[in-house]
Amino acid sequence: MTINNAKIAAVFEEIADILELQGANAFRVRAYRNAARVVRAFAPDIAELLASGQTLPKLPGIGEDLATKIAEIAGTGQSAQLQRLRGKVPEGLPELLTISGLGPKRVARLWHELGIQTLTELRQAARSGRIRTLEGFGGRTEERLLQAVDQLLHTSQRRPLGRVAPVAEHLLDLLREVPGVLEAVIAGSFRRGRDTVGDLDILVSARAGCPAIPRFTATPEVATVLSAGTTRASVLLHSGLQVDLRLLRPASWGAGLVYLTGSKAHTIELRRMAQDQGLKISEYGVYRGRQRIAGATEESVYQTLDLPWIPPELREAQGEIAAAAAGKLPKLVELDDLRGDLHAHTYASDGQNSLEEMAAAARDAGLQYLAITDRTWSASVARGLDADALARQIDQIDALNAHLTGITLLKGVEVEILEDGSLDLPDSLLARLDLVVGAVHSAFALAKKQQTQRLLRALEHPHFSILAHPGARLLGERPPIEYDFAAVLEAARQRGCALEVNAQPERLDLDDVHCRAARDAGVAIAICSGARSVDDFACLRFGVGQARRGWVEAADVLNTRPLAKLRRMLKR
Ligand code: DGT
Ligand code: CA
Ligand code: CA
Repeated sequence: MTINNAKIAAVFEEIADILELQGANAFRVRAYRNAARVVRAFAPDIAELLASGQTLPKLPGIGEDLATKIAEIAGTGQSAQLQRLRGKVPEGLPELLTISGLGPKRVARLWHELGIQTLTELRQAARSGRIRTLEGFGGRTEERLLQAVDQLLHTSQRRPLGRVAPVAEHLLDLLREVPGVLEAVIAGSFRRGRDTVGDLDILVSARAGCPAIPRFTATPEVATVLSAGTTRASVLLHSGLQVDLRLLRPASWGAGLVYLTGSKAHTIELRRMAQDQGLKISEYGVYRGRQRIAGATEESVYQTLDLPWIPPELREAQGEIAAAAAGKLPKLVELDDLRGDLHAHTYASDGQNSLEEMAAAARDAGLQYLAITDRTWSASVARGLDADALARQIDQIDALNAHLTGITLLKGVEVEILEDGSLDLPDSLLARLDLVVGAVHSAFALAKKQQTQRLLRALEHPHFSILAHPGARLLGERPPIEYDFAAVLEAARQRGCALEVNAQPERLDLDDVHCRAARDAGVAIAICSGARSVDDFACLRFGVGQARRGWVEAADVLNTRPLAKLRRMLKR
């Protein structure tokens, strides 16, 4: 059982909350809040201390009664008192306390006077104007509550990583400006590069007295402060995105980063390893008995377990710890390894820029080659290319390449894979291209068998090079199509075709799991922007992130090859 001091403190906080909701004596409530604070600030792990037969030292404001309760929670993970108290208030009520401006007294009144027990009931009451009828609440308060509840209920939604990255990085920049802030990093699923994030977890290493929390909660991006204390705060941004902020001392920075980067499954595995070696890992450090032996850097934490540092993208308890222990971690692909991009659009179809503009932007992004792959006219694209227009574009690209410097354009197309698996351009034209990217943009609901046949037939086409966004999913909008991935993988391997990781924030398709399968099968992966404008090359990093989560190395990626090598591979 792992009962750390933070968990013991959380039990006391909850007891205090419920007592206050019940209208208990203020002195009693304060005693529990104080106990929570003292326990949280106490450095040695209490459960471990007691388990080893030592006694709890005298702590400020903790009498015999509270000490007994601490021992109970540390020993059993439970509190009989809390169980009893929970039975006395409606289950959803404590959640109302997470709304700023709603303390226990007000929540108790909403409950007793309007019968409100849950967030949805609070929303209902606010919408129908019943809150303002309570003395001391008023119309402005009602409006503010409604907004806060709407945002809170909205936060259960996961958002594409690439959509939250700009605001996340802006918040980091703000925090780095605050005096006393030594480092600021976004941990959690964001740092692990998951395709979507539930919330943001920002970690700040700061000197004592650093005003990071008040500065953070006062930034204009923040709509609602859910909670704010001396070492942590939770807010909702105007978009409804929740951001949790944690302040750490430099000595705990690495341990906190490991803990809050997660994944939970990864850190639980680490903790188990530590236990086997007689060590204890917490978010504050690695301890042997009461002595802290590591924690200032992530490397130091892993090193106590004889492990090398593990890249965050791998921390999903998918074999990375065993690989690290065996010295067999992959050398993951990096953004800088990409020498080109093999999927981009111009205003000849659904893009917003010209050939020249796209070429210049790709060169500015550090790329040496860019494949122009406009969409074809039979797609649901207003200005798609027909055979004549593509023939003209081929000539344009040849002419342009003659005087472009620092970048080479490749001639391509993003051809439709029709419902029967045929492509919507004549072979004679496809033969003139450097590469053919094919994709599904229609008939998403085909039965699995038919969908698989469709993709297999497309891959058999003699000129087919890259299957773009194979799952055709759009995050938050459309689930992936159903198809037999293993069969498609095998066909791609036999035909020498590549599978794309499309880096658009809503796509990230192939996803991480499929990337790993492709890598294991020896099928080349193309990490592409699918750019529709000059700004879109910036999203390549998210595609690289998915590939890294799939254990992909530079050698597994088609567009890490120099141009001459790439051309040979495309010829096959
Ligand atoms: P998300 O926000 O749903 O996209 O996913 P995460 O991984 O960011 O999860 P979140 O925000 O709930 O927590 C951030 C990190 O904190 C998580 O990756 C690991 C750590 N963490 C949170 N709760 C626990 C816990 O109960 N046990 C352990 N070992 N770690 C936890
Ligand atoms: Ca998170
Ligand atoms: Ca969080």
